Amino acid sequence: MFSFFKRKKAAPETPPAAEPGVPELAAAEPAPRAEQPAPPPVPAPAPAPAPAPVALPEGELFPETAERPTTEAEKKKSWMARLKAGLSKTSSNLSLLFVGARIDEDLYEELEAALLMSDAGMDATEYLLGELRRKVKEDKLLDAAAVKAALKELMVDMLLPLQKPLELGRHEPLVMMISGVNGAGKTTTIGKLAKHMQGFDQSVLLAAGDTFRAAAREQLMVWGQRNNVTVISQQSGDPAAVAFDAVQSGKARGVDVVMVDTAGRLPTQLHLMEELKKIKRVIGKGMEDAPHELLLVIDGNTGQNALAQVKAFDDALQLTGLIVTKLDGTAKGGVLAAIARTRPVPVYFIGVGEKLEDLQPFNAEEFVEALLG
Ligand SMILES: Nc1nc2c(ncn2[C@@H]2O[C@H](COP(=O)(O)OP(=O)(O)OP(=O)(O)O)[C@@H](O)[C@H]2O)c(=O)[nH]1
Ligand SMILES: [Mg+2]
Repeated sequence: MFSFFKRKKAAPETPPAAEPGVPELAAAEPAPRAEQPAPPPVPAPAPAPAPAPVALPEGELFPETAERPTTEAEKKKSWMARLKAGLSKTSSNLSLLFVGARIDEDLYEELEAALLMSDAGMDATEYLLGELRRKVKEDKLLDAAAVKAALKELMVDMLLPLQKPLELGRHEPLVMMISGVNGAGKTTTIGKLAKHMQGFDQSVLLAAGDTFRAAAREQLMVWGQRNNVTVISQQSGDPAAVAFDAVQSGKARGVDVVMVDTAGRLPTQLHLMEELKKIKRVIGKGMEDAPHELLLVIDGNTGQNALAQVKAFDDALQLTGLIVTKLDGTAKGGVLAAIARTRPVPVYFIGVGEKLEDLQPFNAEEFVEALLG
């Protein structure tokens, strides 16, 4: 068993033969240059060795040409920058409060308003304010910077229960079912996750369980072809049957991970929620204890409605994890506090864009740093 975030295995001395169709990642280090002989006096100097292949960022998902960070440190920095930019609305609201502020009722009132505006919801807001008042009194905090630091600490403590790595290798295959409302980012996220997992030497099989729209099937098929991932799909019909087939096929082929995409649906569409339960049940018939992960993808811009989605999908499916996408738009981020207080389903990943590296494991400290840094 190993964590999703365990570092990729060190590359073997001799690279293994590439699987057919698998895009080979170029070596990260340029090949050592051969000693250049002294240039002969008359003829032109020997041509320089061919340039070493340029290192591709791990797992290109979309063939874009924009400059990408390459080292781990650069990647982390760039991720934090994008997360901060995504949450800038809330972070500037919160940070401004503390600039030269006096610790008085006005500050608490403004903080209350800012937290509510960030989608944290009443419960989380009241909890944070109550705890902050207590801390300020107990620790005799007198200046705004210290109060801000105390708030940061409280927020991290509040969000830490949501931080949990998605562990791979617990089952053969690990079966994951992905659900959510229309357009939340399910299919894109599946593509990103599959690519990340391949980077962890996991073989992946996808089930095109969104049988409502032909375009949805195509979206996954095209992606699968490009990345050498098998996609199980049916022309029409029952998403549960597609999911069942995928699990059977996954077992027969000995793949590591099966991800089942599903069509978007609103919690109020009760027949569609029943259909989700059926998909889950039928997957269980294909493999005992499966699906092992029931993930809900949430659009980070949906504000407090995200909480209603978590409750409804959790009631229907008993979720094991969340993925919050689109924290790069008008998202305010506070909804994670609301989730932590009312329905603390682990947040495995958060997304700040459409590129592969825009999906990263949720880290409470990073998130709070982006909000209040
Ligand atoms: N800005 C931004 N866009 C995203 C992110 N994740 C996904 N998207 C975009 O959101 C749109 C919808 O994504 P899909 O993956 O098709 O969403 P879905 O949940 O599968 O949609 P349905 O199958 O129609 O329910 C696409 O244009 C994605 O590129 C993100 O983190 N940030
Ligand atoms: Mg989709």
